[in-house]
Amino acid sequence: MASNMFLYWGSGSMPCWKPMLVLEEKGFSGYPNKMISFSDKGHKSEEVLKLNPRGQMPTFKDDDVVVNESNAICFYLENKFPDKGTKLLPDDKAEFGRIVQRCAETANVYDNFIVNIARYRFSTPKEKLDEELLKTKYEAARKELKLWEGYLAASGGYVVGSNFTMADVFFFPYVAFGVRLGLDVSKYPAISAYYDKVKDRPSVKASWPPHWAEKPADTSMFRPI
Ligand SMILES: N[C@@H](CCC(=O)N[C@@H](CS)C(=O)NCC(=O)O)C(=O)O
Repeated sequence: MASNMFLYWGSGSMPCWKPMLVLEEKGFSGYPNKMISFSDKGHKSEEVLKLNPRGQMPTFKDDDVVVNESNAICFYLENKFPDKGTKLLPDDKAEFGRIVQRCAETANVYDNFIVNIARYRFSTPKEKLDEELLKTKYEAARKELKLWEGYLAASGGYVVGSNFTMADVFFFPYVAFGVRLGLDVSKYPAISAYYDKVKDRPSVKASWPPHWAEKPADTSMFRPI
């Protein structure tokens, strides 16, 4: 079944990691794929643009069905293979509601960590960084993390309940990204325990961004959070 699928992805991309986790959890390990190089502009190649006019990663096809946008790929795969591998969205309506609520909430994590801090810091020369502005960004990120700390402390070990679900697919990559860039999760005990457990999951290990293992990151980025 997996042989009709094809995923274009980039190493270290949070949007790419989500469908990669779903593919692993569903048991499609070894699915056809191509890792593109952002620095070589692989995401703007003709091969990609004909499937995804935005020229973004991830780009995915399954037979002649093209599904781009990371969240859409995750929901497509779960909908097509609900009973294969890990069931990431339950039949129970209330549980389903709780999970998709948390999935949608991860957009706030993306905004706080990636847009507001990482992009700002990557795109601004060190001497031009506005330290006062950064303090407000860090405070907002702390507030966001405290919410997730509360969710995890009150749940059964995963974002929603005691099983790995789509909410974890959406949330875990941001935690790992944070840790890589210096986030001290020991300040957030429930997130720390969660990180320690989920990082060893086979799906996570199989899809861990390859360049992370090769290249250390600047850990000053999220240290103040
Ligand atoms: N909304 C898209 C965002 C994808 C996205 O921004 N991908 C980045 C890599 S992390 C990318 O391809 N950036 C290159 C570009 O936008 O030109 C999704 O969730 O799939």
